[in-house]
Amino acid sequence: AWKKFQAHGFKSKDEFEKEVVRHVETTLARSMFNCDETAAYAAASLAFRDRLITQWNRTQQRQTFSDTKRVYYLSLEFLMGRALDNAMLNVGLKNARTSSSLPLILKLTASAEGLSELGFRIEDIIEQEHDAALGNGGLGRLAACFLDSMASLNIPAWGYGLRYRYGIFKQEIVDGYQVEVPDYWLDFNPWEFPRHDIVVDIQFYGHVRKYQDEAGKQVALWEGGEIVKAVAYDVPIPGFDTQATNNLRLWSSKAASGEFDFQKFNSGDYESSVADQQRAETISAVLYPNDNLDRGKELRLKQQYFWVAASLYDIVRRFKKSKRAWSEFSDQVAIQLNDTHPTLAIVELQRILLDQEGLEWDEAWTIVSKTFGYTNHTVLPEALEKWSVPLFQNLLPRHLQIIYEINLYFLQLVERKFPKERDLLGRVSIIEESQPKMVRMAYLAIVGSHKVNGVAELHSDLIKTTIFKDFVKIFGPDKFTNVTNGITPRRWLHQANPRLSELIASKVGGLGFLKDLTLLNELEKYADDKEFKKEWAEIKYANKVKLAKHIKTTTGVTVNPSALFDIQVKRIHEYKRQQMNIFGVIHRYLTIKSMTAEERKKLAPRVSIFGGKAAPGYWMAKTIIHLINNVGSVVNKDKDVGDLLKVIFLEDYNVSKAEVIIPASDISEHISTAGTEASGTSNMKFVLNGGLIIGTCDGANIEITREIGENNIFLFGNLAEDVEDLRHAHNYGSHAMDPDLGKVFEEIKKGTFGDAGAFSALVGAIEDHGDYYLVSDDFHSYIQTQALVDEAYKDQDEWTSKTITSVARMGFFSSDRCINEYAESIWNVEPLVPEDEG
Ligand code: 26Q
Repeated sequence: AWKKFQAHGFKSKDEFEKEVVRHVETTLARSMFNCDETAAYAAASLAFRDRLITQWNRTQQRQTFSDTKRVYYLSLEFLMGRALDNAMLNVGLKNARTSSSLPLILKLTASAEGLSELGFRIEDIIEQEHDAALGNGGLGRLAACFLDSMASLNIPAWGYGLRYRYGIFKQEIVDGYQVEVPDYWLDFNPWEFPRHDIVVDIQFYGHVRKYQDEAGKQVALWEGGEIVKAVAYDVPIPGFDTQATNNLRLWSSKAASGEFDFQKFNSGDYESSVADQQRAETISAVLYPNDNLDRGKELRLKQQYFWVAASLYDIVRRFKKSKRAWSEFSDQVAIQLNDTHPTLAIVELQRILLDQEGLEWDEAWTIVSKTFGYTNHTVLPEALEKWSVPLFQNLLPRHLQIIYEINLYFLQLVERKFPKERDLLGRVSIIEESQPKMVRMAYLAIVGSHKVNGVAELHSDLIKTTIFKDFVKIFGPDKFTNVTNGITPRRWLHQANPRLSELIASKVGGLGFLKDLTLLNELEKYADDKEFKKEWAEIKYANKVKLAKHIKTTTGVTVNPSALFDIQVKRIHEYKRQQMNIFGVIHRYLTIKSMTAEERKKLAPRVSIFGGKAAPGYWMAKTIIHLINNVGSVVNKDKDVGDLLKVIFLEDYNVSKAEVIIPASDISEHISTAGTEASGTSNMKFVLNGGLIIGTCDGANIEITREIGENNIFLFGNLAEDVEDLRHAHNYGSHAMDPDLGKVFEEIKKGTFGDAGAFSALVGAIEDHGDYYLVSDDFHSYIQTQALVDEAYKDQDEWTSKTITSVARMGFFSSDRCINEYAESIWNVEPLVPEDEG
């Protein structure tokens, strides 16, 4: 493998080290005498960046000359995490590391004579990097995995997003409460390249003037309002084991004048002189921290249009350079909408073709609807985007007109097809006839796309039979499809769990499985191999020791690495049911307390680990965090309990922490109310790292079960098809509280975990307000299944076999498989292999 990387990586470690020294001394203008880890990180990144740029320029040139179809992935979130480790792997160097656990030492020798060598552990240098956290959770991380796969598969693709100055907030836990701290991450970012020459004017507000031109054609002119500038920043995306390096273009907002108004400034109006500048810069200032929740804030709509308009201008400009006919647009361009957030792109392209390029409506609309694909990521009603018509009218008057027209033609089509169904028109109208009227973005996205997909089988079925049912009838079933999510094995196995990756490589014929994950199949024959199992278990143990250290330094709590590590890390949301998990922990605590010393000896020690951010305005989610922390402080110091149970809340869960946490799990929890989690992707990461999962029949859990086998997963709870009836039973009085859960509630009400009043809403939502997420319905089954987990864990040998078998069967969940499906069935694009690699 090393040979292959020589061509475009570094010829030797020595050469790399020389480059690092050069960057310390020249680019950073620092003496090697005071080169610390921060400087070493900066210099190492710059050294790799140099190599990246070469590949990147070559790839982009080749894509331009070859004139093939490109994919544009529009996402308001790209949750990239750290870049250096990934660049080292993909550009080549880290592959030189064949013999496992030896840390790679970076030896730096100053070019000046007489300086002794400085040694840095590569691991320590990697840790200096600040995560690029431009996303909330699953949707943003999926976009990042997709970029990795598209580059690795040589698919000509660009990502388009916003360059937020502040990513997702940093979470601190103070007295058990979540506190949000701004995440300013741009102090030193060697991975982005400002393109001050690529600037697009973006218009807001104003009015539309309609008139007839000389030829008698109706023309619409969008005039007045204000202009904000969009400046491009490019981030290279290297592929694994290929020189192909794609581009992620992020837009940053700037005042049209560039600077503040000196006229105003000189006349003493200091405040308003900078106000315009600040207002413009506010657009790309901060990522909205809501996950699966829509709140119709004007600034969010401004962000969406700003980003969509800049991206489309860029895409159209590139197409026009090719001098092709407009009818060939969709042969050159595929645009994928990551949820409804970029849906305005549909309207914007129609506007460009109509108002600026002079195409007729039908001709333009044919092009538009052939270009777009829409991915839905949720069925939760509170997450479905809607915008008030008055807000739209004010901010984007011309777009609202076009939306009305799209809707008119669409409803005419529906009426022709189903003349007798009067209710249907109101149900499917893009405009909701409420007070005020609302634009339904998902409906607009469906009408303007040629394909709509869900992200796991159950989810794709659900959208067809529930929220988009009418649209299946109107457009036919072929417009709706499924592409089950995947994850990149490069980051989520090789980088996060290098020892496991190397052990696997030693059995499946090298690192090829990182490109074709189905090669993991070969592992199955080692599921009963004594020697192999021993090494496998040792690696898991080492990963747990590492996490235990992290727990010790961040929380002060000592946990036993031999205990069963039970992990739930994801955004905090009632539908994901962290509350059920912590109620289960309380139940376990009460059980332990009621036992004799003899009985306790038979118990399997457990560490319950939680992590995740609550949206700052989501009060119930914050209450769940508070309860977890309070339970932890009671349980962790209870002498009766000792090692049998520890409860940990890990602060500030993010991508780089996930890379430490996930490889250390024995069991992880994916316990959403059936039918609510579209897919989930951490479930895949955990299994791929040799952990088992406890979960509901929801999202991708179902397909994971199908692949790895029922014996290797702990499924429990009600099915999606029963949810409606169960909710009905709650609301119409035919429901009895689960007695075990009742006891847990009694304990909370006694004040065992602090002021009971703090948790009354959390308990009340279940006891008195309909238990919308069916915690009481699933609690018994959950507790019973956790008991099965305890039993199974006692047989370590069998447990290890299960994890090996599971990993061997996880090939399907690579994001490479997933991207190949998009490429074939939605984008109709083909790989473009770099010259010297064909
Ligand atoms: C919408 C409007 C206004 C402000 C914010 C939002 C918003 C932001 C983020 C709405 C939704 C999101 C994120 C959704 C998300 O992460 N969904 C997850 O997507 C994953 C990838 O497909 C799935 O695996 C998860 O099941 C799904 O919850």
